[in-house]
Amino acid sequence: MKSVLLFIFAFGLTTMAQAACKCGENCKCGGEEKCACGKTVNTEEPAEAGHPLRGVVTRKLEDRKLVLVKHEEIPGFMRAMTMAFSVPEKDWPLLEPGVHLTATLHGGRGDWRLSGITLTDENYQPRSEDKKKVTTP
Ligand SMILES: [Cu+2]
Repeated sequence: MKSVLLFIFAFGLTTMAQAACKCGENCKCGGEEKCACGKTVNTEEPAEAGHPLRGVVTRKLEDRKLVLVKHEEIPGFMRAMTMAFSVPEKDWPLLEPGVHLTATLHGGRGDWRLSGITLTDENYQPRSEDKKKVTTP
């Protein structure tokens, strides 16, 4: 009798663990005893909308493939500051110190990313001419 109760208890815990899984459409736990979600499952661009950002490149960290951007205040989200971002591979060669840009900010502590990068002039207006031309600050 006691073992039966234990069995029911264990079964209940397993069911609860599955019900607690909140990974959404990328969840691959279907039917498995353990939830297999976790961040590694989803390597695609996050669904969150991100925050519009404008700023100027101050440095490139070649070894870590990060770009330091001094960005303006993002109202309601972040004060003006300089921080390190990972950027899409295609944008990397264009982002030299002194380059102004607008972009969308994604991520969180220790893993900040920029997408939709547009190089701009000093007034954050899109550049029409040669995008590789670097303006000196
Ligand atoms: Cu910031």
